[in-house]
Amino acid sequence: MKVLMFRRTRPALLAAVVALGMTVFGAAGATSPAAAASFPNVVVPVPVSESANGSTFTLGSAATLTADDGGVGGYLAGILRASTGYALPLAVGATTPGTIALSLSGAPSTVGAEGYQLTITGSSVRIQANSASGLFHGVQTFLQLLPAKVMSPTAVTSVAWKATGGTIVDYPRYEHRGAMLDVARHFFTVAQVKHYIDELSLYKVNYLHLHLSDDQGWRIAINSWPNLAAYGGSTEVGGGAGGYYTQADYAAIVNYAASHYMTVVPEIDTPGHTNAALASYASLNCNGVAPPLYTGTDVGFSSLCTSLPLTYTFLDQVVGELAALTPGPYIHIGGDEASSTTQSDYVSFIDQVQQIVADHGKAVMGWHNIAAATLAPSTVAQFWDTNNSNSALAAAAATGTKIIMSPANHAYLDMKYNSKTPLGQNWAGYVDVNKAYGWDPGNYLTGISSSAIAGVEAPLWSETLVTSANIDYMAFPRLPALMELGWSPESTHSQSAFDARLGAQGPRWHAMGVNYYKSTQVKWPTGS
Ligand code: TNX
Repeated sequence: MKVLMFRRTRPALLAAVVALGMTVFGAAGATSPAAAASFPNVVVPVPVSESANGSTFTLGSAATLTADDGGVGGYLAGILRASTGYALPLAVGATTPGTIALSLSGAPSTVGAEGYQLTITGSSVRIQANSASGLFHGVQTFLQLLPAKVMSPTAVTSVAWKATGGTIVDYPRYEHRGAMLDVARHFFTVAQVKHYIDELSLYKVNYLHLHLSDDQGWRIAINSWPNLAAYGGSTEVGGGAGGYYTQADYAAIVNYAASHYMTVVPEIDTPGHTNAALASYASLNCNGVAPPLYTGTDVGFSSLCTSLPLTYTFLDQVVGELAALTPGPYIHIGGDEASSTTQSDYVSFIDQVQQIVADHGKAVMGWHNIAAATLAPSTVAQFWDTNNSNSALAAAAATGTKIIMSPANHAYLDMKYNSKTPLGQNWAGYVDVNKAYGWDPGNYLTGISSSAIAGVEAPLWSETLVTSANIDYMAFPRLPALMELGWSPESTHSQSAFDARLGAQGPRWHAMGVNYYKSTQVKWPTGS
């Protein structure tokens, strides 16, 4: 290999290493040991800047931890203690830094609210940030520089816990990096949602969007309308038992997400996707008759009765309870596929629901169809279509509406990878890893300036998904691809380099028991 590299001219050599998905250390290292130092191409999302210093840090049994934030310190200690078996005593707020020190001072101002600086020498690790979330993201990067087995939930003795030395300065391209889980088509328990939060946090996701209601189920207890959960939550796609979150369950999810620096965005889909609500209360129907519960997978057949005053009382009470339980700034009102509502009724409905959400002190998020209405300045539209132009959305963006990008043919985690994928759907085509990664959120929608894009979200619809293993299979490896688009600068975008660094995640998922899809487009390390 080295002989081959020596014979190439430098540009050809660089092209070769890029094609091999390596960073340039292979090139320089062949001639000069001093310049050989480089970070391995293993961190997803790839950091803004990395410079190696030639040293190697080894985590030993006598190592200590200090942290200015006890939550993040405890999180790191938990992972490291489990896999290394070391004691790793943690001192919170200590003045003398430990072997590994997480500090809320000394970060360069460029890292902003969520970024961090990670400095690794032969004997120490320093993560500096302006906030606990920055420390948390720095911890994720540090973990990815340690051997994959660091993610093992049980002690592994055969590994030397080494990490390449150097400095990483890193911060996100977009403020909004979301993942959505549809708990309506199939219900997922609090434990399953927490498990997904654990996985998402490894890739610097900072918003968890929960699709809490749809035709097949209503999943959150609303005290003023108890039948919604009790009856509307009693089934799911395929006719299973369904389920719902009590308000205490929902609070537990919100708190767990917060401890992973993720803000929950609850969605009550309206005016369509509402059969479960309509089935729970006859009085919500224009004809006063409750339809039966629905366990199929059709979309677009249900609508709240937009001309009925009770509809808005209902939404005011639902949004009021949900807003009180939700510390985050957004309530998602859905707004997609309202094909049983006329356009003028739809527009007047969205206008009224925006006001209801505002009355409860929250901003609206909605699927991009809501751009047909006049959007409030704080309303955020989520683009989900398979085309790349939408005139109503472009008009809204021109007047200041921010957009979250979830184009179904790139970002929908429920699309099949290919015709052989046993789970998922294919209405937006097949989405393998290169398709998930191969687009630029900032330059995708015709006539919409990159400054209108607030971030990306990877939705996971659950018509075909029943277990956490099913969730894993669809989310991994595509979720990290989408989060790299949301976090890393556009200038780092390289399909081949990405496919290699994504491959480095495989052994980590293996160590964690994540049931990932072994896409042939990814360069998995041999033996993983
Ligand atoms: C479209 S796109 C939907 C969902 C389905 C999904 C399945 C959008 C906002 N709505 O109701 O679950 O396709 O892929």
